[in-house]
Amino acid sequence: MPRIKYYSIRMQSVRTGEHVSGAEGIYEKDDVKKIVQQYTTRALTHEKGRADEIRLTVEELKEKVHRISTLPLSTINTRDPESAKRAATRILSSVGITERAIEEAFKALTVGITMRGAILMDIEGVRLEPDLLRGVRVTRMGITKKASADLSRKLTRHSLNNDTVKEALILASKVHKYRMVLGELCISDDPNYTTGYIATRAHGYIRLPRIKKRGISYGGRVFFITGGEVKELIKYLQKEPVLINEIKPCSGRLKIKDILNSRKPRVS
Ligand code: PML
Repeated sequence: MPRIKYYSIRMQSVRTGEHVSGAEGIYEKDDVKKIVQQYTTRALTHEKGRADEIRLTVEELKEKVHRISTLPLSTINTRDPESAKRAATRILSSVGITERAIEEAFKALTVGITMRGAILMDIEGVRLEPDLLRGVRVTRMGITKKASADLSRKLTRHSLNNDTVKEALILASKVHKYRMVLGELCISDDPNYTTGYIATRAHGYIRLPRIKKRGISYGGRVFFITGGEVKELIKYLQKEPVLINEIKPCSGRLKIKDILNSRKPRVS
């Protein structure tokens, strides 16, 4: 049987020279036309503003596409930015990330600048990404139709079936497949979206409501990394195609102590 051809489709919508929104996925050839249309519609109707420029990349993937599962998903009912930061600190420090690094990460994401890509930080809080202004973008990830339907079903039970949650979970699942990544902190740069998340392989993808106040239009991602070659990690994040084909459990609200007790923290 001939090997299925996959295409990476990426969209960036821009208004008056500023990034508004983006989307991306990995698709089979027969779906390319439909997805290009969907992404274009999304750029023209986005609630953050209609694009006056749409950058679309459609690229046949020559590399092998790796199939992976999602991280399990849960939510802690954090009440405000302070309690979200406390929860993030307890969980991220349980896998060996220092409080200093977590403090630096919060500082970097709340200083008022949004980078297009993620910050790479070692577990002592030292920045490692080669371009401190742009960061490192994670690209070439997607989800199979079957897994997407399963994820929608699981998220619907918690009223979370939307593109924002799905895309963030897909991205985090790709990132955490790489052993050098110990943890992640994400705060959305959408002024109307106040839920962020942290992720570790040991605890999964943990949503933190009210991590920021409404109206704040900056945020971003920090990946905490340990050991290994940063160059190789960047190559993986930017180039290696990864397709989600299995969905791990999506729970509702959990208590922080249940999250800390239920999965074995991994310190490496
Ligand atoms: C973003 O893309 O703006 C970040 C989204 C964070 C999603 C958090 C969630 O609701 O799970």
